[in-house]
Amino acid sequence: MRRTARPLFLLSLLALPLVGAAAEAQSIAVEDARVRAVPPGAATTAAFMTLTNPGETDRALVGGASPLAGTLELHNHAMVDGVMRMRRVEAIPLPAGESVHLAPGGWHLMMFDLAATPAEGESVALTLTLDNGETLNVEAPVRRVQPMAMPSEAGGAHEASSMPSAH
Ligand SMILES: [Cu+2]
Repeated sequence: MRRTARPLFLLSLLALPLVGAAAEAQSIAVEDARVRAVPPGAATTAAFMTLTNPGETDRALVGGASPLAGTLELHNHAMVDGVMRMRRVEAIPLPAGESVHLAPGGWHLMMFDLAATPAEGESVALTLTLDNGETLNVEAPVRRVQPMAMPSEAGGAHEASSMPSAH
């Protein structure tokens, strides 16, 4: 009687390592990304992060998208007639060699028409577009984010009453 068993070549083919899938280097580093937790049913939220441009070429963030949001806009705050208002901007500059903080009261990514309520413990996928066409994929955890602090340059009274005296 002859044995007809043959080696399982298929298995060794399936075990071939996947090569050539090296990650592309991103020109902008993203740190401390977070999406503001909001009450159930809220229609909007905002995303914040620190963007660092380690290169020698000025870049800019020019757009973004997320499966969570029907619309994502780049926003800034500006003082208008003594009132701090947020407004849409076309781009957030990312100067060469600098870090730009997207934070409450300043630059932020505004997310409208939420598909679901972002709850603490979840994370939100964001795709950011740079002015050179490059895209950055960001996973931003949902966190409680404090509202913006009162701008201290508007007057010393608020700051003096809310900060312990250091001198
Ligand atoms: Cu906004």
